[in-house]
Amino acid sequence: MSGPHRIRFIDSHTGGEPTRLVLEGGPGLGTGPLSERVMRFREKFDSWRTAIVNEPRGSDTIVGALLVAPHRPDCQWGVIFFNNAGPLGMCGHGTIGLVASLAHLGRIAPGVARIDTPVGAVEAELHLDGQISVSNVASYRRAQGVTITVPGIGEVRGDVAWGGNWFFLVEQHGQQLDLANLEHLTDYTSRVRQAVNAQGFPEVDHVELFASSPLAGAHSRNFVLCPGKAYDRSPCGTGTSAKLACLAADGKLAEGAAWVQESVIGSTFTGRYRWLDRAKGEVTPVITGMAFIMAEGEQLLDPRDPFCWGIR
Ligand code: PYC
Repeated sequence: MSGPHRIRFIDSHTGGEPTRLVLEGGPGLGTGPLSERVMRFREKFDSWRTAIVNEPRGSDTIVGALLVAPHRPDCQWGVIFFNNAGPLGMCGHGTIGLVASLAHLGRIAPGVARIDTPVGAVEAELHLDGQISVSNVASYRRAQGVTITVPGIGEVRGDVAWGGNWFFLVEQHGQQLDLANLEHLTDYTSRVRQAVNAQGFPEVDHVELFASSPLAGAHSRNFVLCPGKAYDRSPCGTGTSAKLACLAADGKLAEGAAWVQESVIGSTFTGRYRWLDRAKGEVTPVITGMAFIMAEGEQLLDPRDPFCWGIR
């Protein structure tokens, strides 16, 4: 008997949101653009996703990050992010976790690295103090002030924007954004997402609510519903990118100015943007945060285990 299959991983968290970086032993997705490899992952290797992040080895909150060879010649690293619902386009907290994990392994030094993802190349700068800044993919608002009718709730108005994933961003919702209200927030945002998907925006898989923040220096607090119904413990790097694109389009934040986004658990990211194409409303968001290493080890996949491939 050859024994269980081994997957080498590192767990980190960024502002409370976990990232499980798969270093060795993950599925072989072949070569080619990451946009093609992620499709192969989705179609042929989905059981690997559920084995790595679903219970009993994982949980609904874990975002997996499969380290792969980059395709773009100007990138040093490649990564495919995934969670309990499927692959993600980009992941801001996950990129910060990836860089912190590579630094922990001594595979990356302070400075700038380019990282290939299924939705484009991003740049990550590891600062001397351990903070990490991610220059994300081009971000923009697709639709402003969309009013949808949500069964059991009524009319909800928000913007549809891209920040590496698709978001519906809502300012006026009347909800308390705090930990005591998580169940209700999850139910509210799930219903909003269903309605947004049914009423013209099937691509939206994250819903982001905003409120004022009690934290000194923070501009806003958010609650972000992720595709598999878990909420983001971090302020969500791609969600903050979508927010920056909306702020830029509305002329509410100057180029280069800091936007401190607090999450519902009280962690923060600092976001800034540069104009990429004013006419198209495209910005390059830069998200800064910090990740901490929590564990490193091996997952064992024993074919005799009825839940070897996760609870699906
Ligand atoms: O930080 O971009 C992010 C993210 C997406 C889903 C969970 N976190």
